[in-house]
Amino acid sequence: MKLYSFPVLVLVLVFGLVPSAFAGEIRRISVSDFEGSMEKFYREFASAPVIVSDTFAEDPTIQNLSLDQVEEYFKNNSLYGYNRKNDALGRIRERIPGEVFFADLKNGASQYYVFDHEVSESPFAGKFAVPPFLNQNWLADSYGLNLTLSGKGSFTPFHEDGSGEQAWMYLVFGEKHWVIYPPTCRPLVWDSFYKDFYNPRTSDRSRYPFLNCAEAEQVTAVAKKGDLIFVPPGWIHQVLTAEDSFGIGGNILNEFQALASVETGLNEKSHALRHDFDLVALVREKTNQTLTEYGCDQVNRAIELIDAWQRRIRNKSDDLLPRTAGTGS
Ligand SMILES: O=C(O)CCC(=O)C(=O)O
Ligand SMILES: [Fe+2]
Repeated sequence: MKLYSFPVLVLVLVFGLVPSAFAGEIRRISVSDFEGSMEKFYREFASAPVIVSDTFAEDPTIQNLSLDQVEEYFKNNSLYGYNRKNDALGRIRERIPGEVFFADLKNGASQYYVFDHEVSESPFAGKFAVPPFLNQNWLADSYGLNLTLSGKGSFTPFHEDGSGEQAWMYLVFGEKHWVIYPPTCRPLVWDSFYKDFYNPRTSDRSRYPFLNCAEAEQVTAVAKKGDLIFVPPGWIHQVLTAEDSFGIGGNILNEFQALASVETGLNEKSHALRHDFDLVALVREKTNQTLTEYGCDQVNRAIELIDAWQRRIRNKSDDLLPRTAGTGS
């Protein structure tokens, strides 16, 4: 048997092994890469998941916060979130007394997951702010800035954030392992019969026969203290909390990703995925407002897509209507 010569071996390693080992890593950038500019961030870096590594580097309150201090803040307060025992995907919200949350956390197999707890309604009100490059948000009144607090072992199965929202999360401390599929892989990781995303812990793989193709496209990251992860609309993500973690984050809709949001939101409507509010009406409203040139193009393309989708879906439902005898139609 002929062995590979050294140059061939080098080529095989460089073009075969090395790219596949790195192709799936989520890109890391720093605020200086986009000079802190919101438009530059969205234009150049935000069309795929990205980690921004120095968002609150200058903020001592955030940099020095420990789990004990967080406990101190909350021990006589309530937290809001989900009980994993009731629903892994977190649709049933409950009030969790701080002392109950932290006692459970120390047990090692925490069942609570604090999420969507408004910072303004917490002891951290006024202490954290949305980073300036993520501060254009059509949803800001209801979803400005949230706390997230989850114990080691907490697991959020694959899902996409509802209604075409962008998501971001800054880890004050802890460690989270993200696995993310691009929106183009949605049909490969979605069981349209049971309306379920693939869950490696519970799903029967045979219900997702093209999973291998999706897995070839997946991107991953280990987010640690100081990392801000940004997930664009429609990217399907799974998160394992590997260390007790505390962070802040939010969901965003804005002009910069209006097209991707609408693509995702309309897809949800087609597939009975969770859809929180009338995204179409919201985007239509924005055509009357002042937008950047880039945002205006996004919104116009989003409206074109909405119009095309509504026309075609209407035709489809007409096709499906039973023909009524005697109407001549
Ligand atoms: O931290 C987690 O477990 C889930 C986070 C998530 O899904 C999100 O930020 O959208
Ligand atoms: Fe999410």
